[in-house]
Formats: sequence, structure tokens, C-alpha cells
Amino acid sequence: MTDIAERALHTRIARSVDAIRRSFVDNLFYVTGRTLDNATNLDLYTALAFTIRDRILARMVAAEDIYQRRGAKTVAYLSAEFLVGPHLANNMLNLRLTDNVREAMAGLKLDLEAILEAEEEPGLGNGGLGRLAACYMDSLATLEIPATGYGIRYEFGIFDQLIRDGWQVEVADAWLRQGNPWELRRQHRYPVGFGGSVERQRDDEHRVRVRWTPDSTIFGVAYDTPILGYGVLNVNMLRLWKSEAHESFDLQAFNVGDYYGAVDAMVTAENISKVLYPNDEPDAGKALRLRQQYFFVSCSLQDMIRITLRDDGSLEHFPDRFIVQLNDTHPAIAIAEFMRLLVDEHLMDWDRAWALTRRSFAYTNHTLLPEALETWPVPLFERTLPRHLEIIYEINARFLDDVRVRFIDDHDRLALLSLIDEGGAGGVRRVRMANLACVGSSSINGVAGLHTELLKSTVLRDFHDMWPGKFHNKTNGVTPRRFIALANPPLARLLDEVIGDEWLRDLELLRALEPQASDGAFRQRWRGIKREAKAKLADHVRRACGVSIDPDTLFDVQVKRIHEYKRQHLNVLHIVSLYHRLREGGGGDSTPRTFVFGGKAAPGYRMAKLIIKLINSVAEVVNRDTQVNRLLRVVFVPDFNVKNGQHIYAAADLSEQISTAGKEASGTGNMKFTMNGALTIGTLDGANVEIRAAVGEENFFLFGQTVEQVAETWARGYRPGEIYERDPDLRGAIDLINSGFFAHGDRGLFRPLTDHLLASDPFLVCADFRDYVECQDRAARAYRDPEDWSRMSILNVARCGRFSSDRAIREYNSDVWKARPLPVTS
Ligand code: NBG
Repeated sequence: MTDIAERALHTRIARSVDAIRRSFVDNLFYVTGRTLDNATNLDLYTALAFTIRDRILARMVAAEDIYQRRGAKTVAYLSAEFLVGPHLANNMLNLRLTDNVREAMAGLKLDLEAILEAEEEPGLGNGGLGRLAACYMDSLATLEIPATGYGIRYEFGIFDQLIRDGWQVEVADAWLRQGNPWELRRQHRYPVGFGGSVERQRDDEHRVRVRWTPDSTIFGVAYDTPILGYGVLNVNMLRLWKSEAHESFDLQAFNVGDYYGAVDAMVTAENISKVLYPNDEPDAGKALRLRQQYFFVSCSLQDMIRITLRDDGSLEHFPDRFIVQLNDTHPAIAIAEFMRLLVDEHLMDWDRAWALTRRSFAYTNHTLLPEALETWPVPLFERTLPRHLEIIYEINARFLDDVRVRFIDDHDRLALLSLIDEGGAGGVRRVRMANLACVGSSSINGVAGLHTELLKSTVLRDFHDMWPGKFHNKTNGVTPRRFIALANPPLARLLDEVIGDEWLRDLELLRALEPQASDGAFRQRWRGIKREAKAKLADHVRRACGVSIDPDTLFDVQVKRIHEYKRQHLNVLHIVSLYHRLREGGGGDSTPRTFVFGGKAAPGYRMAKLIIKLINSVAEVVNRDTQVNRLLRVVFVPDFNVKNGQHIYAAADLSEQISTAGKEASGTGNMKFTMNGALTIGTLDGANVEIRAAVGEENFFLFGQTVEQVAETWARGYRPGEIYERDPDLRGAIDLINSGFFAHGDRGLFRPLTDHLLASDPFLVCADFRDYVECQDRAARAYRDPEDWSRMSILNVARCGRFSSDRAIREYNSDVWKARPLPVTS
């Protein structure tokens, strides 16, 4: 232990209830200028956040110091998104201070839950990909692996979603408005250039040197958020970059009297980290997004290079100090930037630099959807990053030479492997970021077994032919700290009581629960816990949507981004056919059900927004129809995010994971539901396949075409219209929608959706409809046997250990990163 670390850990602030109460009251006064008499919930939250932060800082300093002195190899997780969720409760849990804090607050007659509710969550991600990054940061710290998450400090995160007249309305997410107690602004700042020109000169030793003169340069400033591990002293850092103007540049403009010019430059610079782009929209023309990607990647690499040179004196040691994990292609430009930094700035020769690059990078692919594989038009790329385009050409030329040697005269292969798509849409050549990531990395992985196999056999097949050894699978995982302990405290307490509290660090221990599945008394307690969570969600729904739902009905839940491939509309078609059946009197022994939806649609994705409108329109009619509304209700919970997700997962009986087989890379919501004892109704897609294998096929409701069947359907020639003609339920549902029944008589409103289904149906909604409805009926019947349902639910939880992000991180570390855990000890 070094001096600094020792001193830091010995200044640890007391953890007693009394000490917490005293610091809280002090912080309330000295940070917010309020007293208990006039404080709002936001003031109380701020004071408590600082009270907890005070207890984190000593650990943070100690960890930084120990990592540095030991020259620890650090995992640099590069991600354009980190959807961390509210910090306060999570940090209290990780410090194991929750009970003491609750008692301290109670002593002041304050309600901890109300204080926690006041936290505005940082929505710095769209969905699964960003949330995965947050789960991985949690597990890295818990497993005591030195790691830094590098990303962007967006001033506006993912938009807040309002529902107006059934439509999604987007509102800017000004999450920093009230300040952010968790971040520390640092002095590290790095210049980042854009545009300009490239020249070649000979240096004194007659070597060609490349000089890139950007036409604008901005700065990235580091903001650090400490990430605690659970029950350990390690603290890792989430380092997010904010863009700012280059001061001397401003000054220069100012000196020549161009004050407004200087202000403009400042505004332009700050725009880079202004807003998170929603995904599921084409990136074409999003010049600012390319700038964002380059901006954060460049700052992050300059930071790592600084650290390596500071501690090791030479960049030859870079791969011993950092392993850079690329979270999807968003940071893939890092490969070209690292080459530029090594070759142009640090004067390393190309081959040496390339060898270092390939040892330092690893790439995770998160999607097979062709439209989500990033490519940038060459003209835009050249305007923005002229030097990087040259570097990419050089990498490509050398790479394609290798390919030519391996596969003589195979021109098709060459065209597919090339980093440049020569025949892009509209004749515009494009830079393929996935290809760049593959060529520059030593490791390529998918995020579920099926997804990895499909990567190898489809989108990345030619790369797999080149380098089969680079490919491997790492099935996603989620953190049980947030998604069990925080989301479902009563469940966590029951687990503690029955199997001891180590499960939170080793989720496989949940297996010890299996025998309880056959214990009637335990099953009853299990149901009590689910009932409690459902009642809580019902309260939330009443407040958020003004609809009352009955906790004694089956809660059938689909929450995730709204996308056609995820098939929320398949779910709606089932609801409409159920409604139809009930109205016709054909649902005599029906299971009372509540369908819960939630999720955001990309602002420019019209079909997804129409699906939201359809859900809300059906909800409005069904919930008001006294003939059926005791058996059937539908709600759309607005603004699905990490915070309200925590209420929703815990309350679900049935988890909808119904994407078209082959489309969902993994899914992680599926895991969160399983951990909370929901049974899954799902296709053989993404991680569903592994969840089903883990929990047992008899405890999972399977339906739908497999990947192979999907391929056969397309090969045979798919005609959804014929299915519509043949299947009276499908026809009934679609006709009812088209009749204007859910749209105040407007027959045209949903036609874009239904016409699309009948004409092309790219996600096979019609093809899977019949099987889905029958599977839903099986699920509903099963729910009517509470004992058996509880037994299945318990087994789902007992067998979900594999889906902990701790398992995933252990696998990444032993197969790819090879960073040594470095416990911070006191
Ligand atoms: C998403 C996939 C999900 C997967 C998460 C995390 C993108 C590009 N991909 O299936 O759609 O669970 O990544 O891996 O957001």
C-alpha cells in the first residue's frame, strides 16, 4: 500500500447512522443552502448524493494511486453510450450503506424512497447497447479489474418521451440542469482537429513526415464519474468528454475584433458533445455524429498515451497498459486515430505501429441488421478527417494485398472485405466501419451464441474465413446488483434469508433455490413478493397514465426500444384478436390479463411511432369497454428508462421476447425479466436460446419460426396476404384495425402499418401469428395454476446465474483482455 492510498483509506468517513445523519445535514446546508425546514426533495437528494460521494472519494483516490503505482493493465471500454441509470441507490448498495442511510433519514423523518425518486437519470444511451456498457462497468469494478469507461458527456441524453393523444412526443433531456453531484471535472484536456489539409515533408533524416493541418481544433475536457464495485474497495472511472472551444483561438479572434466570430466558434465547439443521437435511423449525412465519434475516441487515446508515457516512458508498452474494447463500430475510428497518433505524432514506423494497434484493440459486434452497420460516405469522411481517410486507404491496400495472396483472383471476396464500399447507394463510395474494426482488432465477438454463429456465416463471413481464430462468442449479461437488489428489494431479502447473501457476488449460487420450487409455503411467499411488485407498478401506472390495473391479473410485459424487428405489433395483433374473441363471447374461461408496453421510438422512424399510436389507441378502447375490461387491459408506460424499468421488470409475470429469429443480437431485457421470476414467451432468437436452455424448455413458452425456417420462408416466396386470407383471427384483427374502430372511425390512420404487413411483412409477423396466439393461450392456461406457475418462476430465477454480467466479464477477461484483478485493500 502506498502512502497516498493508505492515507486516503484512513480518511474514510464514518459509516455509522449518526455520522451519516450529521454529514447529510451539513451537506444540506453547505451545498444547497437549505435546512430541513425548507428543503425540497431535490435539495434532499443533492445533500444525500454529496454525503455518499464524500464516502466514495477516499476509495477513488486510493484505487487511482494503486493502479498507477502498479502499472496495472487497464480495460479501456470505448462506448458512445453508457446508460448508467440513477447513481444514488446503486452507490449506497455498493458501499453497503443502504440500511444505515435509511435509518439516518428515518431519524430525520425523511422518506428515503421519495429522495431517491428526485434523481434525474443520465440517459446517455438508447437502449441495450448503452445499458450493457453500464452493467459491464459495474462488474469490472466488482471483479476488481482496473478499467476506464470512455465516452461522451452529452449535455442532452436520449429524449424524454411524452405521450400526447397516443403519439410519442420528444422532449429534450436536460439532465444536467440541476447539476450533477457524481461527476468531477478534471484538468485533462486534449486537442481534437477536424478538416483541413495534409502535407508531406522530409525531416532531417530524410524520412517523409505527414503534417495534418486541421482547419478547426477543439478541446475535450474530462469529467470523471466514480464507478464502485459491490462490497469491494475498488473504484473505476467513467471518463466522459465534453467539447469546448480552443481558448487561444477565441482570443485571437477577439484580438482582431471579431467577438461574435469567437462566440460562434465556441458554440460550434460545444455542439460536438451536445446531444446523443437516437439510433434506428440512417446515419447518412449525420456529419455531427462522425465528429462525435472521432472526438471522444481521439481524447480517449490521447489520454491512454499520456498515461503510458508517464508511467512506462515508451509506447512499446501500450498493449501492456491498455486493452481497448470497441463497443460496436461507433468508436471504430479509433483504429485509424491510433495509427495517426503513433505514426504522425510519435514518429513510429508503420509496421511497428500496426503491430501495436492490432494487439491493442478488440471489437464487439452488436447487430446483424444491415442498416445498423455503420458506413460513412467517403466525401463526408474526407472533409471531416482527411488524414484518417489516407490512413484507412493505406490499411486497406496492405490488407487487400494479404487477401490477394490468400485467395488468388477472388474478386468478389476482395470487394466484400474492402474497407471501402465501392458501389454504395447513389454511387457514393463509403467507408465500412465494421471492416475497419475487424482488420484492426485481435478479437471479434458477438453477444450471444446464435448471433456469433450468424456473424460468422453471414455479415462477417469473409473475415471469419480469413481469421477464424479471432472470432468468439461472449453472451451478454446484466448486473444483479441493479436488476435484482435495487429493482426488487423484497426478492433480494428473501434470497438472502433462504440461501445467504453471497448470491449477489456469485449469481450461480441461486441454484440453491431449486429445491424450494417444490415447497408450497415458499411458493406462497414467492407469490407474495410478485404481488407486492405488481401493486407498486400499478401505483406507478395510475400516476403515469391515469389507468388503474389489477395486480391480480397476469402482467404480460414488453418493454424495449420500439422497432419492427422486435414486433410490438405482433403483440398488439394478439391483443386485438383476444379482444375480438372476448367481445364475441368466446373467451368464457379467459385468464384476466394486463398488457404493459414501454419503449421509445427513434424520432424519425415513422412506423415505430405509428406502432406506439396503435398500442395507445387499442388501450383507450379496451380499457373503457366495460364488457371486457375486467379481463383485459392495456397500458403504455411513458418514458421507459432505467429508473422505471426497475419497477417494471420486478412486476412482470410474462416477458415478451418475440423478435423475428435472427434479428435480435442478444437482448438483455430478457435476462432482467428472468432474474425477477418472469417466464418468457419468445422465439429462438438472441440470448432467448440460451435462457431457454438454462431454465429448461418446460419452463419457457416457445413459438415461432427458427432462423432456418425464416430463410426457407423467404426462399419459398413469402406471401403474407395469403396467411391473412386463411387465418380468421389474423383477418379479424387486421380488419378491426382497418375499420377505424380504434381510431375514432379513421380508416386510414393505421393503413401504412397494416398495408405493409399484408404486402411485404419483412419481419414475418403474419407468418408467426398463429403460433404466437396458440402459445399465448398455453401461457394463459398455465397461469391459472398458480402453484405450477410459481414453481416455474422459481426455477427461472434459480437457473439464471449464467446471465450475470460478472460471468460475461470473467469470460472477456480470460479470453481477450487478460488484465489482472487488482484488489484495493485497506
Ligand atoms: C443491441 C442489440 C441487442 C443487444 C444489445 C447489447 C445495438 C446496435 N445492438 O440485441 O440490438 O442485447 O445491443 O449487446 O444497439
